[in-house]
Amino acid sequence: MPTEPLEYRPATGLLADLPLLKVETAGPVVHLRLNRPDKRNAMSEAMVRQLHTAFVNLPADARVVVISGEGGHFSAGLDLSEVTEQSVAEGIFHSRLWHAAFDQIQFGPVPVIAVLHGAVVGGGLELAATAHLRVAEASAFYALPEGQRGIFVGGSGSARIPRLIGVARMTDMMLTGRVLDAAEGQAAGLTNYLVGNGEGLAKAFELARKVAANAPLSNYAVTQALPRIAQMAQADGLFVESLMSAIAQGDEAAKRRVRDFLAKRVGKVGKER
Ligand code: 1HE
Repeated sequence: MPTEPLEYRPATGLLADLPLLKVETAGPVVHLRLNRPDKRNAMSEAMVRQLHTAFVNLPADARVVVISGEGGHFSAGLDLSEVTEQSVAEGIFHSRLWHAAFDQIQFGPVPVIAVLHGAVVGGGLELAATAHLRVAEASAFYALPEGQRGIFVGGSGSARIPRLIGVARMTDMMLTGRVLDAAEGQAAGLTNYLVGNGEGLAKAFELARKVAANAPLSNYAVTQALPRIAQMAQADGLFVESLMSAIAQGDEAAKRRVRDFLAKRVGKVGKER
């Protein structure tokens, strides 16, 4: 795997035309930043729509997305200035818009790595939970202030966050306003990696290159089949596992990789070249 730094360039086409996001690409890696730092990357409806647009229009050669926040925080969650006058029906449609965008992130074609720093709260934590890997910087803190604001999660948090940290921890965060710091989030299973301040992007790019070096279909099986199988009854899950593994194994990329190992053209586990 090449180790020279990748050169990130502004995205072109549709991805360049999303003012609340800043999108750059470097070969197979797409770096997408929430770009509303003055409002702590609070997610307005426009930003949620732009996230959806970005994730349905990833370049054909994209193999992994890194998502991060511009400024001092990952995201302050829902833009509260937009919800005060919402009717019940508008509230439902608004929440469903978040679901559509966030489903596109979790169930899109490529793995997504989130880099978390500063506030990762409310809808920001819901967004973080859509990613397949999470890297936290020491400054990250996690909260679900919906309870204190008189609302409930609406951006898929009730479905995704308990799968990471359990219903009990999420209940505590919502009922009491408990804030988890970066170390607590890591211990709770919210994040996969915890690094120093300012080191999150470098770590995510390092991981992104490893992810991008895998066979795309194998990555797809991990991000799409694995979480579904984990929710199935064991007998059903094992059947799907057999299908998925045969599909992945039948792909030319898998055959080539196995031949390369047997011919000693690639490194051993833990000693990749
Ligand atoms: C906002 C928002 C926002 C900041 N909506 N405008 N989320 C929350 O309840 C979190 C609310 N925000 C905060 O607690 C703090 O802003 C932070 C801890 C994230 C950051 O503090 P700080 O001191 O760095 O920034 P600040 O001075 O509080 O905010 C800077 C500006 O951003 C300020 O606006 P300005 O015009 O006075 O400069 C803030 O009003 C604005 N701002 N957060 C709108 N969230 C799909 S359902 C999801 C449900 C939820 O996400 S509920 C949780 C909402």
